[in-house]
Amino acid sequence: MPNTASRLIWCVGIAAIMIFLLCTHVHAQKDADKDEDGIPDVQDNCPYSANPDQTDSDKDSSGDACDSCPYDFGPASNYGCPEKAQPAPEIDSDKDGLPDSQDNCPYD
Ligand SMILES: [Ca+2]
Ligand SMILES: [Ca+2]
Ligand SMILES: [Ca+2]
Repeated sequence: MPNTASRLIWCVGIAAIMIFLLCTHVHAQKDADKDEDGIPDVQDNCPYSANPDQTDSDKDSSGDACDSCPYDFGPASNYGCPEKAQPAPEIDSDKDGLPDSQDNCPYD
């Protein structure tokens, strides 16, 4: 049965290995460059499309290389394209199912 000193040494060794693995993993993530264009993922405006010049013509933070609408400002969640406004619902004053614009008697 191991004595207390050898258990302590074993635990310190395991802790040192865990800290080393954690630090190298964090360091590797920081330096990751998935598209290998020389721009680290954390700074790359297209981390999955090589674009070393980082051109972003519409300044929406999505590089032209991965922006579906490179000249129209739009959020990354919509692939860099503007989100379309929903059309206003048509008014049906008499609630007969025909919008006022198509109803000959919109109030009856
Ligand atoms: Ca990159
Ligand atoms: Ca863009
Ligand atoms: Ca865009």
